[in-house]
Amino acid sequence: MLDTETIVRRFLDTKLQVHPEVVKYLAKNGDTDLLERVVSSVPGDTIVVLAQHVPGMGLTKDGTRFLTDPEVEIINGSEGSSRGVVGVADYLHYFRHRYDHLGGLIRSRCSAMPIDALKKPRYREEKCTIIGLVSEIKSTTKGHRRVDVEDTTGTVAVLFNKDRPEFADAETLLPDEVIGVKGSLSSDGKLLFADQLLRPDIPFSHAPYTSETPGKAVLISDIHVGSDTFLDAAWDRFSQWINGADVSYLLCAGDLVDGIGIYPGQEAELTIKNIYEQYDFLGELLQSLPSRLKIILAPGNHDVVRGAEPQPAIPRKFTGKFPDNCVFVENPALVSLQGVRVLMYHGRSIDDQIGLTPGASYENPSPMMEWMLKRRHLAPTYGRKTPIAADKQDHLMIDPIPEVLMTGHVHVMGIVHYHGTLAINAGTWQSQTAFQKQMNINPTPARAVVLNLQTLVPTVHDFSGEEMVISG
Ligand code: D5M
Ligand code: FE
Ligand code: ZN
Repeated sequence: MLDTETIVRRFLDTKLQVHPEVVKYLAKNGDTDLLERVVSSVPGDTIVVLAQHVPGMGLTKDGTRFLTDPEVEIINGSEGSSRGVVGVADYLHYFRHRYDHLGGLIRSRCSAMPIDALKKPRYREEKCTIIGLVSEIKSTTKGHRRVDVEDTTGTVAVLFNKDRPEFADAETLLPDEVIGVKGSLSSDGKLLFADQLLRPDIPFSHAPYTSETPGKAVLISDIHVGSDTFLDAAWDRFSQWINGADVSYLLCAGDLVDGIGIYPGQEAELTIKNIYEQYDFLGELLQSLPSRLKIILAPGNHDVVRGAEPQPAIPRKFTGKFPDNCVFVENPALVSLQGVRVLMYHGRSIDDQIGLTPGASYENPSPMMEWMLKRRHLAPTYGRKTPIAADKQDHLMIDPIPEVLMTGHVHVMGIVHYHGTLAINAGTWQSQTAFQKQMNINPTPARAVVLNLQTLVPTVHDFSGEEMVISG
């Protein structure tokens, strides 16, 4: 425990004023550790230390956690909130919104100059910092990376030297992500030799919210109802288990059904060949789960809605057979469960990340989720495998920082912690398809991840065998 005098003096020692509520909070809930963490993590230009600088404080007052419903609140991505793509895409506004917002997160940690200013002779061979969107990535003949970075004033070529430690980071760069670069300008002013790569990232001081009351959520993904590889026996075991389990929420991150016409020759692999009947069958499966469960369902690339992200929620004409305890959300969607915010994203951009990053593979989705969090973006790259609906606003940025990032799509389970945020890919309920065999993708099917909302500890329940297996 701390007394108020100690707290105030500690801040004054570091020339910081402190809001009385912060003093009260630290005196009541804090220890020296927390005090020191706050002191060391407030941004350099802070005058008064406020609730927002204290991990875990002000959690019901920041607007996103002020619950209208005591249990579930769809913060972003509720049914009907995404605009249709009408006419031409709005690239200009779209990338401008991304640059302003994510660039702003980096700007708070460094002082960057407009790229256009690098032309001035006085900056030659000087240290410079810039912030911009990655527009092109090339390997040089010597194996270094040459990256064009663009802001609203101009473009500059940045060189990441393969013999320097930040090269590993540079290898994960994706087109259209927002980065900052600290480096030295060449003698002709045309090339920036990178010393440091900055990403929007999650601050070290980030402390996730935990529910004050008990509650458990089950996270699953990629059910693929209608496919001949849908694991119905494993699903039945899951269904029986959940009927006796103390869980309140069930979340599925897309590919609810296998769909029709998704890939050439799919027809031959379908047991239900009509899209309405696929959803009806899923509706019936969900009817036999407890009605007290709140079920939150997002679409994926196999679902009936448009593929461009954000994807709209499953339309009502397909959901007639679903029980009333189902909520249909968009992809992505930010959902609050007792104040614990889960960002649901199907995960199609993982295909792009794997295709564009040396050494990345389908064996483990965890690094990809970690990179999404560092970039504060779910799908930065425009115009590859992930279709993106360029709107006036970028709905694929990660803000606010969720307690949990939940993905699917790759059909391989993965769990990773990154700066206080928990990232979970729950896998699938479909066994290996012919296509995946060809691609050498080895799924980990029939897993459900149980998330304790009070502790944020995940537990994996594996229904792939006759006996359920639980692991930490
Ligand atoms: O995706 C199931 C798996 O197949 C997942 O690991 C991604 C992979 N996949 C799907 N489509 C492609 C393409 N076009 N290229 C490479 N890998 C792919 P699902 O969405 O369930 O079909
Ligand atoms: Fe899938
Ligand atoms: Zn998918």
